[in-house]
Amino acid sequence: MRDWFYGMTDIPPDHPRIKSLVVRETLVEMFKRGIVVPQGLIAHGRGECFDYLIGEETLEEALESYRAAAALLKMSKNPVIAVNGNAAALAYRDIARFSRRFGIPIEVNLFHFDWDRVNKIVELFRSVGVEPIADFDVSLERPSSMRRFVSRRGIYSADTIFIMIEDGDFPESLRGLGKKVIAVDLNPLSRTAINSDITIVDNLTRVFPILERYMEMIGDEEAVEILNNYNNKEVLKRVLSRICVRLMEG
Ligand code: PTJ
Repeated sequence: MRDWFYGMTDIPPDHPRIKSLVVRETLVEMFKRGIVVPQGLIAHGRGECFDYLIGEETLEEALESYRAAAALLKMSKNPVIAVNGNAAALAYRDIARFSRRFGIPIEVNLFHFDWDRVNKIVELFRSVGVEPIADFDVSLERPSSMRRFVSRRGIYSADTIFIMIEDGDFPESLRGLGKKVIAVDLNPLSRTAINSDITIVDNLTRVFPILERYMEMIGDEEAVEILNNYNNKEVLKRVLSRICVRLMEG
């Protein structure tokens, strides 16, 4: 159990579902603090369901995606990590650490846009020593949602965008602008999963420490080869097969 979850819950520590319950408590707490929208709690429930189906652990297939994601981040000239309310709530410390370590900026990008929430998310990252971008000075043609408001010095000029727990319109529009998209999404059938260049089917709570290890391991030459051999559609298919087997076997 990650230490920062402690103290936020009165769930008995020997509860068999402690990890999942404490993550829920974290989201509820972040909802009360105005970081997560109520819709984010529903989105989390969908994620939990898929996490259950993959056995609540990082799959071999996901490791392939982590490797490719690290390779792409290494090869990108100006990648950006986009964060929404759920991403901030579940992983702000990990994201901040990753951002500092590899010099990849963080940009706030919200579906349910609201300045008060933007400020709270910015403050959350400041509390762990990172200043996220939150200019919203460019409006993209697509998507039609408020996500279209991005920052000129961030997502707008980035070549690779790392997104987490997103709706499907955003990756489609970013790829339409010639950008590469890496997504974290537990649902291998979602439009986000299908429309991204690299989809990590894993729980965001597990993502950044693993990605960090791959960033350490991969060299620049190897990165090109990894990307040439990576096929996102094929990886998603294999994740689905694994879920099917799990369902059949009970
Ligand atoms: O903070 P905002 O305003 O930007 O809004 C954020 C939400 C989450 C409400 C918004 O992005 C949204 O509505 O997302 P969706 O369309 O519900 O998609 C969320 C996707 O993330 C679904 O496919 C879920 O299965 C997946 N998901 C949920 N929790 C996790 C997750 N994937 C990885 N890790 C999780 N913990």
